[in-house]
Amino acid sequence: MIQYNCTTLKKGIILKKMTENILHHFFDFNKLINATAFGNGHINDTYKIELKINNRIEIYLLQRLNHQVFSEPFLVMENIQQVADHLSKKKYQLKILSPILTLKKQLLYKDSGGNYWRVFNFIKNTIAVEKAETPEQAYEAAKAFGAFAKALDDIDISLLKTTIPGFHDGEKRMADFMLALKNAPSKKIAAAKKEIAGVLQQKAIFKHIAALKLPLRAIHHDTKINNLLFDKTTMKAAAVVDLDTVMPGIVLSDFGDMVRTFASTADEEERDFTKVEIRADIYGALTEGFLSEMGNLLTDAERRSLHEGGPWITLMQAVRFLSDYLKGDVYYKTKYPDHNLHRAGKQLALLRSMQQQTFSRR
Ligand code: GN1
Ligand code: MG
Repeated sequence: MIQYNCTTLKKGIILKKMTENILHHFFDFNKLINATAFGNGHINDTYKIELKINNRIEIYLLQRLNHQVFSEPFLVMENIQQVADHLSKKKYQLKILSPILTLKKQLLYKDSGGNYWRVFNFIKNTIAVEKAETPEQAYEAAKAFGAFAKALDDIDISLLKTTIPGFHDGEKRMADFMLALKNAPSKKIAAAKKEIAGVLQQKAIFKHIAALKLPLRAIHHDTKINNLLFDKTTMKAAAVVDLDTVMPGIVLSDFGDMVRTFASTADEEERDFTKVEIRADIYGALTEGFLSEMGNLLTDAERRSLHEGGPWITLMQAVRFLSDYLKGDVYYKTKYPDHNLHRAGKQLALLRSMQQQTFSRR
């Protein structure tokens, strides 16, 4: 009998076997050369795949779409396809992430275990970063997210389906949090006392943003800096990726998530909160980069409220991490028991730093 101890080699063999079976539903290939886990996503499982097809080596991205989070996987894929089709008809300079269909011309393959799989073109010679290193990098990435939003400005948004209802609805997130708090074990409530108080103190932000009633647009909804690929050689923006949450929303979602992830001195996983601060130079550069593309397309109300996006999204992310901690880590992948609590604490520290600064309100 074969004994499976989890050496890297054995894990690699199991991964190869598993992905090989799936890939036969997408390609007629001679050989699977390599399959490796890829990226830092909290939700889906991603693999980089090297295949030999007709004696040529081709590289793809294979993903298992988390259908607990995305309960309508085909709608997610139809949104991505709509976006790819629209971008390909525009003067859009960046590379486009496009779904590769199964041999039966489907956007997803469902395996016998009920898992949904998809394949994308692999965008070569690129890297992702976890926080902006320089204002130039922040400008470049924000300009790219701006170019993406600009190219989608004229898409008929009724073509885009709301795949996660209330995804960036702060008041709904707050109601979910109150329910999680009601049902949480007392030990967890005690451990999260400071973070719970922090969220409750700030909740008026959600009501305020909802009252602005900003117009709906095609919104990416996950403009973390690591969802922008840079060309490895030139460090110019190469592609906007992770289009799972492209759906109707408000511009503060995309601007706010850039502020949250570009302008912080520390990445999302930082545990030393004294290191967490918002950086004025990065904030300025990202605002300039985004507005260089979107400036003329925003309404007055959108422009006036733009600087409220950072605090709003950062608080929402704190609420989401903290709710997940209270519920027993059912949503985000975690690496240790208090991971979601620490993530929430980091977001609250960042929010406080945003509220202490004045540069974004000038
Ligand atoms: C999730 O899987 P990933 O890392 O792309 C989440 C985002 C959060 C983000 C926090 C569908 O994205 O909304 O902002 O984690 N995506 C979903 O890092 O919930
Ligand atoms: Mg994502």
